[in-house]
Amino acid sequence: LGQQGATIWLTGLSASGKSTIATALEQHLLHQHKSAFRLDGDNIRFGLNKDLGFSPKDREENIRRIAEVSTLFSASSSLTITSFISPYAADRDVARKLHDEHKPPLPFIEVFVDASVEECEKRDPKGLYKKARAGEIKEFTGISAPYEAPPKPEIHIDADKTSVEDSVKIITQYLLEKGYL
Ligand code: GGZ
Repeated sequence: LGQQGATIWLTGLSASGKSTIATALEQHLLHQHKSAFRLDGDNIRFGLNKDLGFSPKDREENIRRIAEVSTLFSASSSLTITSFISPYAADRDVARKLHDEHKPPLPFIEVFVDASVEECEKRDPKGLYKKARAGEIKEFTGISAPYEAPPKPEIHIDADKTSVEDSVKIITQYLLEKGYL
């Protein structure tokens, strides 16, 4: 009866296209009259997590809180779309575990938005890569801080070659196959 919640966890570099895909996916789901909600830097890092920066410890806490919030949304039957770099495999695993151990368990769909540093740096929509190269931003993911690629994501998008539209199709196809739509 009704809709089942799930968390669609996008992970990838800055400028990989996570937010664009997340926004397009949310729009698509809302048009299908599904309850969808997006968590991103704009509504989390400037609010709930405004005390956090980009050290490994702060990123860990950032992801932990986002994981907690996404289980709440998913438990309330929303299709919850998160778009954060989430560079550490261990932190993403904490998020997954929280969903797995929830009663009842909540689906956790890890989507690797796999764009190369070269491509992201070419796009550089906010000039952050340029600043990172110049040393004006420290610990910048992909330049001076690590990004640990997911070894076994539910969905792997080759973001250098895949359009936003096709990325949305790949994700919605997966949701359909699993019975979440
Ligand atoms: C990475 C940074 C940094 C550093 C500021 N490293 O492209 P954006 O601008 O809009 O997305 C990036 C965002 C990353 O925040 P997240 O919460 O997704 O990161 S994490 O999951 O690692 O906690 C970027 C901006 O913040 N930004 N400084 N040093 N990205």
